[in-house]
Amino acid sequence: MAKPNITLVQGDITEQDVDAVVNAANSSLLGGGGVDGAIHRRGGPDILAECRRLRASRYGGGLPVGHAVATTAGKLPARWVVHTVGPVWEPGEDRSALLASCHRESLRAARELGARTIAFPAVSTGVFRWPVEDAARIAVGAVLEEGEGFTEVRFVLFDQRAYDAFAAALPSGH
Ligand code: AR6
Repeated sequence: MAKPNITLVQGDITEQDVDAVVNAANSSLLGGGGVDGAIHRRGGPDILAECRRLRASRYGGGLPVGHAVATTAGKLPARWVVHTVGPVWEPGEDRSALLASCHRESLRAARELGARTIAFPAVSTGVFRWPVEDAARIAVGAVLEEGEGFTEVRFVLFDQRAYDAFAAALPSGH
């Protein structure tokens, strides 16, 4: 099958008109700052209600780092939010397999629902402090591996530096 069409935009993840948007969540699934705060604020209470049900049923101990789970997107333009938990940057410890896993598992969760278009923020590069150039390389690599079947995989970058980092990480021809 064809490789996914990877696109980049500078903007806000909550405004993306795609089937699924990815949330850079934490294990509690109960919200936070950054992307997580914006998604719950703009998406309304239905997202949190579903997250609470997931906590009560499947994820009593929290969603593990590198995993992903989907909920409604509430009032967002997307149909689903895929919540994933990125690793916290830890100098001296290679956690890149977990960051790649976030992207692969998010794509799998979205694909299972029938999503053909998906938007990712730069997972782990905010509160979790992962250097954006390195995160971009890992994210793009994981999407090239696991993104088959998607007509578009969009990275939504908040600032110019993140945009430039992802642009540099794209393979030639993109
Ligand atoms: N749209 C797109 N990108 C955004 C937006 C937005 N609305 N807001 C921030 N960014 P972060 P993390 C960028 O901190 O590092 C939360 O408290 C931001 O500039 O949202 O994975 C969670 O609950 C950065 O480049 O996610 C967790 O506890 C990138 O999105 C923790 O933060 C990711 O920053 C997760 O930390």
